[in-house]
Amino acid sequence: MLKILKYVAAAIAACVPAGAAFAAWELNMPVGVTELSREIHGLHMMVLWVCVLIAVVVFAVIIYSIIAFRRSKHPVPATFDHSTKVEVIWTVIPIAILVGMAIPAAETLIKIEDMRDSELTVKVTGYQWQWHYDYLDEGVSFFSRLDRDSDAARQLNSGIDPNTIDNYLLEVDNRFVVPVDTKVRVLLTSSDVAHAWWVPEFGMKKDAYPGFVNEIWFRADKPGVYRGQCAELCGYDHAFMPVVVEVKSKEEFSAWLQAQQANGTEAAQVADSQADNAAEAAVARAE
Ligand SMILES: [Cu+2]
Repeated sequence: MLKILKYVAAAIAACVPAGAAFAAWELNMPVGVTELSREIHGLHMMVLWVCVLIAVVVFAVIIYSIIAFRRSKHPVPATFDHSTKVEVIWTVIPIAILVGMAIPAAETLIKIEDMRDSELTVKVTGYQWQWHYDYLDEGVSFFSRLDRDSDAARQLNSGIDPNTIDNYLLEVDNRFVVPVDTKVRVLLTSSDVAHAWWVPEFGMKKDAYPGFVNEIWFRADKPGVYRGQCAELCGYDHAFMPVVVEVKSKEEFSAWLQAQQANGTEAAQVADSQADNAAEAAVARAE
């Protein structure tokens, strides 16, 4: 027995990579940067621990039964075959567990569907293979597609090492820019086939269908750049239509928006770096 344990311990030790490599990969879903993503993560962890607890209890009973009622100790098996009391217990406990998990889950689901009091509405349309962002009340719209460097490197026999490209396949030419601490309502649709708009750090993913409008919302509480992807197989370039959301401070966002509006739709198509520079210049002027 001790020998087996030693082998198991050695096998586990062999599977655990060195510290740095281990820190680099993440097994769990991200906590995210929105109130919804944190709630979803909390539910996920709560359910996980409930499952762990159930597994521990069930396996403990099984292992105890195997050891305590083995044939050498109990050569003559018991003959009972029914217990109403046990039947009631093992029906009521799982129901209580399910209801206990369903109540907070339903609360979060209702919040996810609550589009009231949104402060910014953006229509997002999926195309084969890019996204179109339309700020409905601000008159700003632009296409967002895989950045040129990634696109060049991904071509067959391009001779470009993808490792030399920053955020390979996860960068776009025009980022979806939103203000921090603002309830952003996203209307999702498609112009051709089914796509899905997904940003893991927002805990949000929803399908974009032609002829339908789906809704999601998020309120990011930390400025930064958050990356996602199309999550619905939409054709041969499905892997090449990333989502990049840039959360800016409210001042930076309105400067960015003004620059976009001043330059018109045409200019909205320019590279994000240019838009950034314009926004920074506007902020500098304002100060
Ligand atoms: Cu797609």
